[in-house]
Amino acid sequence: MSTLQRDPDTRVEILDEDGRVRDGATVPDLDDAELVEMYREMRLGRHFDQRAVSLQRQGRMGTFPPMSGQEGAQVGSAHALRDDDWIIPSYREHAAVYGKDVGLAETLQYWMGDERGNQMDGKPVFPAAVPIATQIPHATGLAWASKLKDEDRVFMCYFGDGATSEGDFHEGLNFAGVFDTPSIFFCNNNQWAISVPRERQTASQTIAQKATAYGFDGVQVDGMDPLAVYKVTRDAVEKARNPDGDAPRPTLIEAVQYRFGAHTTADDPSVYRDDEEVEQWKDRDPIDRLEKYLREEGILDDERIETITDEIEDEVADAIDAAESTERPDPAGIFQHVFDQQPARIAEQQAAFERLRDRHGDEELLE
Ligand SMILES: Cc1ncc(C[n+]2csc(CCOP(=O)(O)OP(=O)(O)O)c2C)c(N)n1
Ligand SMILES: [Mg+2]
Repeated sequence: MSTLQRDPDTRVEILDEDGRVRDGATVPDLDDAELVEMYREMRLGRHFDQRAVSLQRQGRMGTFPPMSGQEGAQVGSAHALRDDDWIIPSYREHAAVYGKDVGLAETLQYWMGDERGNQMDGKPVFPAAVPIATQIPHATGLAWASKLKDEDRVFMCYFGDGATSEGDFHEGLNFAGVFDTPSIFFCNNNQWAISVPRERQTASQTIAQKATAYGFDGVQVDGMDPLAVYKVTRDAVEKARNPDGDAPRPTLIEAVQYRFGAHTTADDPSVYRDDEEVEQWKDRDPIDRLEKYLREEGILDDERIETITDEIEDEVADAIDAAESTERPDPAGIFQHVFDQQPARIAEQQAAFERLRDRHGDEELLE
């Protein structure tokens, strides 16, 4: 837990590690129902993660990127958006996109290799982006187009610490600063880009400070404190939505946090990081902290927590049943959704595929 990364000027923290409100901090104005819903979604995210990893281990799913530890950043930020604001996610935002009505079953379907799980028709959310940082210029372009159309929507783009080394990060943020787009750039700094530590990603003291170079505000937040994340995102939403009629302004948020698990189920983090480091971060578990706070405030008790636990277990079990009982996709789907007009090279591959399909049949091909 390097203190080097701490930004003394902008860092926002509300709950301490025991879920107590820090001296001088103000809790954002959220009603009890919304606080409980945030807690429920974080618990749902954690449970979903555990079941998804276990499905992968049982051979029932392909590679999966777990997000345990990052629930506070995802849920706290997503709750600060309006229903028609957009989310442009990376590949790890399962809990954030849930807030945009992307069902857990669809998320599972996608990671089970079925592209139909990534179809976001009609929802203000982009499909998961696996290529690092490519979603950032897309998000800026969407926000710019929306501004030109005089809408008052906000475009929230999520990415990791590793993405900040890509040219796309620079291009997307630079353009947003010059053209005053209604953008929030939300960096989930989870300390690692697979096996590359944050210190090897940038020589900047913080990621938040990079915003200065683009001419807009950067703020660092305790990303494992959902209330602090909600607060900084609300402030950023206001600047982007701009109720006073001035130009919208983008914000870069650096949410300092940790992924408890592997980068994906194909990764073994024990070869590059110590258990001791993981344990230190687990002491700041966002779910425990919010739960302690809500118990202390009399908003949650054992009984309500038990009901929530039962409900989320059922919800995840139903999503797994739904994903596993969906009829298998047409294998020719791998040739769709990328090009509007298929290039000759891909057409040749599809023709070769169709010949194989005629010879062997779909079932044998999918095996
Ligand atoms: C353009 C591109 N280069 C490399 C990769 C391989 N890759 C997959 S994940 C990853 C690290 C990303 O780290 P970070 O941005 O911190 O996100 P995190 O996985 O920690 O959420 C890399 C290099 C990729 N997917 N896309
Ligand atoms: Mg990372």
